[in-house]
This record gives sequence, C-alpha cells and structure tokens, in this order.
Amino acid sequence: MIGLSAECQPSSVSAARRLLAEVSRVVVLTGAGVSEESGVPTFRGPGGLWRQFRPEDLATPEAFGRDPRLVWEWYNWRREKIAAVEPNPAHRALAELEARLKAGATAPVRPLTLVTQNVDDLHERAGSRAVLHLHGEIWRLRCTGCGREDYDRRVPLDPLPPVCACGSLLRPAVVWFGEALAPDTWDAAVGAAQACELVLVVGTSALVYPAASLPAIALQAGARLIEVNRDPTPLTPRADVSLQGKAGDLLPQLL
Ligand code: BJW
Ligand code: ZN
Repeated sequence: MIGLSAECQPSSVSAARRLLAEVSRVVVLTGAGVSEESGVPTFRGPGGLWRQFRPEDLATPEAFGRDPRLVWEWYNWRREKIAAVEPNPAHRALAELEARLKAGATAPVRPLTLVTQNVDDLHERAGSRAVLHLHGEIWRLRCTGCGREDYDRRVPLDPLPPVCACGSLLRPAVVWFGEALAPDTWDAAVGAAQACELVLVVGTSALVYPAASLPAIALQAGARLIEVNRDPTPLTPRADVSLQGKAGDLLPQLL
C-alpha cells in the first residue's frame, strides 16, 4: 500500500492516476462521504445521522411497523435536504471518468459500473449513467400491500404517511437494516466486481454488509483497490493506494 501521511499525498495521487490509466474496467463503490460536500449528512462520525437518531427507530421494518408517520417524517426531512442540494466535484469527476472510459472502450463491455449505497440521485444529476443503488432510492415509493413502485419527487409529501390507491401504506423504496438487497441489483454489482480490474472506493465507512464485501470480492478476483476517504477504514490496509482527504478535492485530481 502507498502511504497515508500528508506528505505522501502528491505521490499517492500520481500512483492512483497511473493505476487508473492502466485499466479499462472499473467498479466505483460510493457511500455517504461522496455527498457530504453537497450538504447531505453522512451516517456515522461527527455530524452523522446516527449521532442524532437511533437507526432502530427509523431504519428498520419494525420501526416502520410501529410508527410509519415518524419514519416518514424523517424521510420527508431528508427528501427536502436532497432536493435542495447539487452534485459536487466528486460526483462530477466520477461522471467524467465514466465518459472517458466509454470513449476509450474497445470491447463491448461496460467500462465503469458505479455502485452506490446512497439513496440520493446526485450521481445521476452529475451525469453518471450506469448507477446501481444498493440501498434503494429516496425518490421511489413502494406499496406495502400490492408492491407497486412509483417515482415521486414531491417535496414535502403530504399527507403523511402516504397511502397507495389500493389503500395500503406506501414506504420509501430503500433497504433498511435486516432487509435483503434487491437481488438483481446485488447480482449486477457482484458481477461487475468480479470482472473489473480496479475498484475505486469513495466515502464509505465500509461497515455495512453486504455492500462492504464488494471490494473484497473484486480483490479476490485480482482487481487493484484505490480508496478515497477523509478517515482510515477497515479497507485501508488492503488498498493499493489510499488517499486521505475530501473526495471533492481528490477525485478531480485523479482525472
Ligand atoms: C468522506 C467525506 C468527504 C465523510 N470525502 N470521505 C450486526 C447487527 C445487526 C445487523 C448486522 C450485524 N452484522 C451484519 C449485519 C447486517 C447489517 C449490517 O451490515 N450491519 C452493520 C452496521 C453491523 N446489514 C443489513 O442489515 C443489510 N441487509 C442484510 O444483511 O440482509 C440480510 C438478509 C438476507 C436475506 C433476507 C433478509 C435479510 C441491509 C443494510 C441496509 C443499510 N441501510 C442504511 C439506511 C437505509 C438507506 C437510507 O435511508 O439512506 O444505508 S444504513 C446506512 O449505512 C445507509 C448507508 O447506505 C449505509 C452505509 O453507510 P456509508 O455510506 O458507509 O456512510 P457512513 O456515514 O458510515 O460513512 C461515511 C464515510 O465517508 C466515512 O468513512 C467518512 O470518513 C467518509 N467521509 N465526508 C471523503 N467529504
Ligand atoms: Zn398498493
């Protein structure tokens, strides 16, 4: 691994640039840290949502069963925050990387798959096209009765909790603790991780599974690993290059 200290950063950035220049199939795994500079709160660490709220009160199916209105108030508040912010240079750099790899692609394979744990749409708004949302999307609502799913960007949603035409409660189409990830999305992410030459992990604490196992799946299949994070994570010792700092500063330097 290439070092972490501040004085190593310039050479680490060039090492990461060299690695990126050598590959044509990349998986990017992002977490809440990539949207932090846009003003979307992260979950863990200083200022994180889990410092202010208990996940078991807001992000489990049991919490929704007990108090759907409370859970919806929290998601309504987060929808308002996400609607009010813009993609930052980190989102834009990743969209540019996808476009650049696509332009240079010689084989009929997808050169970059962006796998995000985020429920916001900032990657898409920055121009990323191949985005897999492992933990769902905040703008999608799913009926707890008939299973119908709809895209709804109204902010705020009123009245709360919202109800489907069939009479059952609607819920946010996100993945709560104890729930399985959508099998098609997960299978596509695993397939991309097994086929890539490089995995770039940005702004995730790498603590939540199964998402946190994707870099290990890629490494097992022979990929290199670049990590970009403000702080060290459990993945840091396994990275070929670890860049410590803000994603919005570092990712544009990688291009
Ligand atoms: C920057 C930066 C800047 C900041 N620049 N960097 C033990 C107990 C209980 C459960 C489990 C357990 N062991 C395993 C489990 C399972 C559980 C889990 O992993 N728990 C662990 C936390 C212990 N996993 C699950 O339950 C999953 N489902 C499952 O396992 O199903 C099994 C099953 C199979 C078959 C049938 C049925 C079940 C589901 C996990 C769902 C996670 N959901 C959430 C919330 C919902 C979505 C939403 O509303 O947004 O997803 S939790 C929350 O964590 C959210 C995130 O996507 C996820 C990951 O967080 P992330 O993105 O890493 O954010 P942070 O805040 O943790 O980190 C931010 C990072 O950025 C930090 O490192 C900073 O340093 C960095 N940073 N600013 C660069 N500017
Ligand atoms: Zn319904």
